[in-house]
Amino acid sequence: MSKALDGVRILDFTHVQSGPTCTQLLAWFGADVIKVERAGAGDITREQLRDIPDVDSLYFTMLNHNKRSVTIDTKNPEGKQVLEALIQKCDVLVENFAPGALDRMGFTWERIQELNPRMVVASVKGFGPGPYEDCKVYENVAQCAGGAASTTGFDDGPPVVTGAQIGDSGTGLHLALGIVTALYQRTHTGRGQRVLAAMQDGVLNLCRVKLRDQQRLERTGTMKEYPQYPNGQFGEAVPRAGNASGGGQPGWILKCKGWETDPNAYIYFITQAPVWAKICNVIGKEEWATDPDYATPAARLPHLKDIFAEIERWTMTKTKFEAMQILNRYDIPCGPILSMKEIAEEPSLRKTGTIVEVDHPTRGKYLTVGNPIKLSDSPTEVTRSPLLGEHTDEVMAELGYSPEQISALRTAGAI
Ligand code: CAO
Repeated sequence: MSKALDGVRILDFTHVQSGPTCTQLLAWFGADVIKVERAGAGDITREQLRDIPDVDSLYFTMLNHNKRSVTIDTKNPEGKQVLEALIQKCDVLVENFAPGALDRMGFTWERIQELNPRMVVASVKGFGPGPYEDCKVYENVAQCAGGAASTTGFDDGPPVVTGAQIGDSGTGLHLALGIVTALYQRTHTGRGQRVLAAMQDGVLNLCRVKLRDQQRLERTGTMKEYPQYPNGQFGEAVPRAGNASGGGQPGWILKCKGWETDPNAYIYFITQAPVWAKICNVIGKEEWATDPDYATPAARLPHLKDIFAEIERWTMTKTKFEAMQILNRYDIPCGPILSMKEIAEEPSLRKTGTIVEVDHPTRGKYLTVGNPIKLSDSPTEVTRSPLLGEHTDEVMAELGYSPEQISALRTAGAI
């Protein structure tokens, strides 16, 4: 079966996480992704957090599936010529070097345009133009600068970063959308363009509801669905809201049976207004369905703490899965807190290809997260990440280099 991005060639100059997430997605959609790495060393993550000596790390293998790897010294004049040939042959160049690195290599936007005016040049940077544009940035810096950390955690504690890699993988997703959009525009204009996804912008985009709340707070001085209401104090900026729901339906994380020993025996419970009467029935507080202090969403807001305490008395008598089963029977929105162990072992995620077992020549079998975006006409087949420089000869031959020329370039240290 054909793939959505069949025929699209990507010159992948990415490393670490943000850029590789993007190009991995494009590879899963069928693009030919040629990852250019530094000869001898490669993407720094090949060696990071290794669990098996001398074997590519899970960090690397889980972010670089379905790609080909070539090693080129981009600072060697002959290596540069090989890169020029690749630029002429590819549709997209993706990079997430520190600001200015691509220019310092000699590949300015103008030079790339000369070589290939149809090329889309896509970059992840920590910040967009402004006071921080020259900074190097990693995940948690972006979470802090994009508004996630100041709005995550509990009111009486410090800012907290989240385990979801919204700065890296989140920005990679944004960039992938920018790239396919630019490729679509190119079908009308014939021209490439630059695509920039700044990590601060990507995180802020995902924190959109907190900027909504900032303006609500400035207008009204309070936010009644936040745990600070009615007894706590609101300051000038959106406070950390603990586990409160980000939307208009109050929710909280509640203990379930076994919480004393199992750190994940919890459930997220949403007191959705349309099913309030059913919630009252399930937890044995039928009178709350008609009590004027509890019957309407507005009346409940000052009592949310007590309401969740009462619901928790019920959830603590059930495991998270038992509670989930009962609540779903009544369409009461809830979600078990799943550990990574439970997720890794979940058969339905294996069935859909969201969790995939992959075989690797030096590592053996390992689990990875497959393509979370399912296209009905472009199925994803996850194949292992490349070894360092595994495809250098193959790609060089496709560029028209003879075996003798390849050998000479290798001797010169260009590849
Ligand atoms: N051959 C020769 N040199 C190469 C090369 C190759 N194949 N590939 C890269 N290099 C060189 C670059 O030219 C650059 O050299 P100069 O600094 O002399 O111009 C150098 O390697 C390293 O680039 P870098 O500065 O990007 O790498 P770093 O490890 O110091 O910084 C990071 C890493 C991630 C902080 C930085 O790349 C960055 O800020 N990127 C943008 C934001 C981003 O994507 N962050 C997410 C990272 S994931 O958490």
